[in-house]
Amino acid sequence: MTTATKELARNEHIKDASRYLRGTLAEGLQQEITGAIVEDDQQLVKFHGMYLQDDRDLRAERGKKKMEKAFSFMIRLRIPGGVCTPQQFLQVQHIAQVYGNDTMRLTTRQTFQLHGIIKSNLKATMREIDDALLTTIAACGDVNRNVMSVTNPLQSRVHAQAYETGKAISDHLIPETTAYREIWLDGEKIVGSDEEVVEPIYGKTYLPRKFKVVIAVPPSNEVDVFAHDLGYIAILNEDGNIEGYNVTVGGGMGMTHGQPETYPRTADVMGYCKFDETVKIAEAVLTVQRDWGDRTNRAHARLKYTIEDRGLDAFRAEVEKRSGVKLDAPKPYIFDSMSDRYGWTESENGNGHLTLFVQNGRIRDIPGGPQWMTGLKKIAETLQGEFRLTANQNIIISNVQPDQHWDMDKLVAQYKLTRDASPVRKNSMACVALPTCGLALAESERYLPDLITEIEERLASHGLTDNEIVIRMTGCPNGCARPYLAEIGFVGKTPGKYNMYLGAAFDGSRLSKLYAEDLDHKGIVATLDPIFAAYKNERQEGEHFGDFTIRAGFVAPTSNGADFHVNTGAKRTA
Ligand code: SRM
Ligand code: SF4
Repeated sequence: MTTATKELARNEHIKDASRYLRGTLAEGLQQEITGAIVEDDQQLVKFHGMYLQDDRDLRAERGKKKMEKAFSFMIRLRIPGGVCTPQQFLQVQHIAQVYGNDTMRLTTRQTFQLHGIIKSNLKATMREIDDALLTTIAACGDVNRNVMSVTNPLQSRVHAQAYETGKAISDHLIPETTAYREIWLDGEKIVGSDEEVVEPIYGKTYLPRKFKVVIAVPPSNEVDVFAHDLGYIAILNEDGNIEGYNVTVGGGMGMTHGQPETYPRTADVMGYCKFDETVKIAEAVLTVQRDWGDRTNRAHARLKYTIEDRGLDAFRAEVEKRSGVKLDAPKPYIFDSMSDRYGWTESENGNGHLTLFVQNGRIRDIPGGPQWMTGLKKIAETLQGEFRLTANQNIIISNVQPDQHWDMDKLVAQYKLTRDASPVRKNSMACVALPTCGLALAESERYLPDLITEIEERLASHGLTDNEIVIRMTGCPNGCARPYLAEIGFVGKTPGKYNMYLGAAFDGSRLSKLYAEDLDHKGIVATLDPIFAAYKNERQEGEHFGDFTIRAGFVAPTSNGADFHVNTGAKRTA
């Protein structure tokens, strides 16, 4: 069977029949007999920014008692570039405390997630989100998601220009269906016929799969530009303004264990466009993927596979045709790191920005430790600037006027909020995983901090404490914390067991490769220890850990994704 004659994936039929994302959501919300919603609506509700989940810690016990799973919803906000006002922060926090599980989760894509919201509280929650002038539309689903943008507050002018680009793309690609207002905010029902152009960009069946956009400003690659379907790398002119962007396409992380036809991929640099051509390019890239993407197999539906199947040249030609923009050759750029800049920085406008380290992005009050909920509340109540959420799951208290620095420092100290951590910890990230994520095969957020403590000890024993090594963990191979771009990546296989990946570049430009499988805690430490010893003894001056593991023969380099699973023999065992 050719792709054209293959059966469409089930989700395609659900979208098609949904009347622009309505399905039976409004009716399902009324049903008090269950905390869940019907299966088709579970797919549609994602486009509205939420997921039906259940507490997996309670599954077995409730199953034994023949009780329904402990259902609740995760809500993800859409916050382009991760910029929100203190008032918005307070409102989201209020929702987390009243309707959620009393924590807020900073995600790897610069937004908030709230967990544990039960069905009967959904509408009140959505109303409060709307009151805060925030939205959750298209935070999930087969659409353009939250657009990420560099947070680097040092270059405030350039940052503002990058943010402007991201916001314009985000606004342009937002779904136009009125289903969101109708269902959640009791907006007036607008009766539309199939012929009516409700979604001029997406059409009735939206995209084959999720679509992610990012704006980066070199030398910082804190936003992991190569992990995205579509990326823009800012190129500055002599006056220090953004003149245009190198456009990247076809990045993505998700794969499935044991299925080599699925793989993470770093994006290709497709060409260069001018500052005012970015929205046109975004629309063209999105619509080519809308029309060329594989709607028969969701595991092969991301743009990265479209580019692999059709070739970059054919894709570029079609984008140029649709956008009317002739892309120039890419311009030179250099990235030096994926890290956030912790502590205070001062920008050109004289304002200060304080980046705090939030372990794995979880905002909560920890007994005897950082009081994130309380501390950030107090800060939000006095702050005259704004908050910026980073792609490394951290928060920046931003645009603080000079006379407010002292107040912020005082509150940060009073509530034990962390400005810093060991080099290895502050370069670490873990996805949510258990107990909320339905796809988790192993722990991640709840396990990585302890593993890092042990890794810190091992590094110290080799005199490597000051080395920055990027470590990321996910509870399954979907790659939500972008583990294949970490110098050491752990990916959950079964409870307590992880595959370990090595060899990614410190600047986020090269993927890693599988080094060891099915490691438990002891196995991880025992496998890493001799590699750390070799790194200490054999590394060259300034050599990063990921580069070293390739040069020393522990793993072969990966070029862009198609060779991710190919190990050309380099496998030194320490
Ligand atoms: Fe993700 C699915 C959490 C960033 C790739 N991701 C999920 C779900 C919704 C599980 C599900 O489908 O039932 C997770 C909810 C867990 C929970 O309980 O909260 C989830 N993803 C997250 C977050 C919260 C991880 C975090 O700890 O921060 C991130 C939210 C980002 C946001 O604000 O929008 C998150 N997810 C990512 C990223 C990173 C990125 O985009 O830079 C990726 C890899 C990049 C990519 O898309 O290729 C990512 N998530 C996935 C995938 C695999 C997609 C694929 O192409 O194969 C899935 C599963 C799916 O879509 O079928 C997934
Ligand atoms: Fe869940 Fe897997 Fe994403 Fe982690 S990587 S949040 S386990 S889907």
